[in-house]
Amino acid sequence: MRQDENKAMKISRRRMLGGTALAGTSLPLFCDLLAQRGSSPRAAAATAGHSGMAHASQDANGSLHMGFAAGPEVDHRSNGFDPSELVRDFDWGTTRRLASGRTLREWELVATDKDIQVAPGVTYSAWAYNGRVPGPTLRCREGDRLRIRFINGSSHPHTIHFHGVHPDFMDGMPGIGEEIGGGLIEPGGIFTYEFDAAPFGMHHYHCHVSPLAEHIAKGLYGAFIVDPKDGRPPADELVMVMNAFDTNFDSANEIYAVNSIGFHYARHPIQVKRGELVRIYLLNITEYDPINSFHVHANFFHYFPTGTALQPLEYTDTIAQAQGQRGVLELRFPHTGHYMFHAHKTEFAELGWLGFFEVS
Ligand SMILES: [Cu+2]
Repeated sequence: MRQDENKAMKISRRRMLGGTALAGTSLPLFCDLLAQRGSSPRAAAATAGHSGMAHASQDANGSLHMGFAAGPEVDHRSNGFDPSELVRDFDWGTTRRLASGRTLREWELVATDKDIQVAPGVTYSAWAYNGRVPGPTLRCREGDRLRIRFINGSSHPHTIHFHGVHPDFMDGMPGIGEEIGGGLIEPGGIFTYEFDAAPFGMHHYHCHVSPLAEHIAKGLYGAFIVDPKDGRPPADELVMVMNAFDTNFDSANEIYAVNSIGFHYARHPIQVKRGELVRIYLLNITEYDPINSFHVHANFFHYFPTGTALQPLEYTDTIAQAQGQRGVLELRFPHTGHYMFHAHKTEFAELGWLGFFEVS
């Protein structure tokens, strides 16, 4: 019985892959993507090889044809965010100096219900901070005083729970801090979270209302970076939030991505410069799956778990993160070309969690 249920769920997930959820696009999506990458046959061939989908052939004109028509692009404008911009978008808030000499850093976050396209033809009824998934990447410096004004413009109660060190009533937990207007923030409610930026590292924030899995999976999360007092060495900095979407509400994901849009960085590789230090702030917020991973091809990176130390713990090409785990990756590309990065859980990669660095 149990086995049958599992099997049924598996079939339903595979059916999603086969087209049910992606009506309007020809499938598999993965192959659409490859067809679109016709201008970069080397990269496309590498992708095909990696996916195990050996549909590549050449048409009479000699251009690479993957056997499926090209699918349309996600409408970034209607989404209100574009992963190609989001990947380098750090929100430092507005600042002023307090009498004590410290910096006060302020943001306003508004939760709303919002439909977003997570793959061409796939609309997901998300809940979003400031109209985007992930929410803004909040960035500050160790020791800053932080003030986040939260407005719940959604039809459901929400909170913002920050990872960091702070008093319980600033923790965004329903039932705690209700006496000062905190805790659970009802629709239409407003609450200001205020605390010190500590410790330095790569952190995150998310809603903490039950059912928690749903409130996170719907999109209420974002990266929260606390820089060390003296900063880190200059680098080309990127933020990558590993997430996924349960588009048929069966408590399993159909679309996987970094920064929400499946295959976005395969269609639009992240441009980096040969020899330049690249720093990736990586977070796994994926709900419903116990673990996610990051692997880069033809290169290695230094890994700083949670970013709370300035010495790397590991030199590797693959790391795993449970939900809520995050870290800082540093690497340089010694050669030009196209370098794939993806979840080394192959199923996730084939469902969207895959992209390229284009090194010039
Ligand atoms: Cu919520």
